[in-house]
Amino acid sequence: MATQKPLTIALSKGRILKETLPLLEAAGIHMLEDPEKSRKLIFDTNRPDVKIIIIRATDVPPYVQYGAADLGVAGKDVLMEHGGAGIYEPLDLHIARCKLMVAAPKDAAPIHGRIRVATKFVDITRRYYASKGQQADVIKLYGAMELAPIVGLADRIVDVVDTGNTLRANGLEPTELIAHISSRLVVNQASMKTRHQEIQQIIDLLADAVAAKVQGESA
Ligand code: PRT
Ligand code: MG
Repeated sequence: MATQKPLTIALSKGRILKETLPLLEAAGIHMLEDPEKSRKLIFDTNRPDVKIIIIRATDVPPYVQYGAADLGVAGKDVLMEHGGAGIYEPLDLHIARCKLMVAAPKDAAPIHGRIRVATKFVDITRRYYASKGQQADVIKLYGAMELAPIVGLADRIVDVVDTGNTLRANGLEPTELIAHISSRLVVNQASMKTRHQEIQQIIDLLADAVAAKVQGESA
């Protein structure tokens, strides 16, 4: 049999990496060096048949969709915005939990007519306001959304919220919940067929690790 190329798992630095590594460890996959301390983008693991690539969180869905990575971990927010084409989402990892919310300046009056909303989640935001039947002009930003209402760029923002401290520090408050968010294991749909056994084994081991962790947290 021809030697297959290694299975590639796409992760992103920061909270996803930090919370995914212990789950991978429990599944028997260890990184050989600390990616937070390296400029490399491709990393070996203890398993010669498994490599890990480190990319931007929003780049995980396209890498997995087009098969450049067989597996990946991405926030549900990022997956909702991507749309999910070419991707299976077999497992909720219950990590990097937060909420996708609309936020407004504290004590702002409700807006009934056309509203201006700044966000990096343009598609989610368009769909959300369309579902409410409210006209919205959606302005795409790449960061520091909280600034937009302060300087008059937008009436509202849509962003992920954890503690809410960032909103509060900028005179904003969350007003509407769009979705509860956690990170998901994602799999390229073609890989899931062609390398089913290898991938299913990793999914099963991760599912056990997640179940053990969730049980530990609720105990
Ligand atoms: O940072 P970068 O631009 O590279 O990409 P990213 O922001 O998409 O990546 P990262 O690592 O920051 O987030 C990855 C995923 O973690 C997101 O897609 C979410 O699914 C999830 N997650 C969980 C969060 C948070 N919690 C969170 N709090 N992502 C971002 N935040 C932000 C929040 O918007 C605020 O600006 O962190 C800041 C602190 O939040 P508060 O509410 O605790 O103040
Ligand atoms: Mg970030």
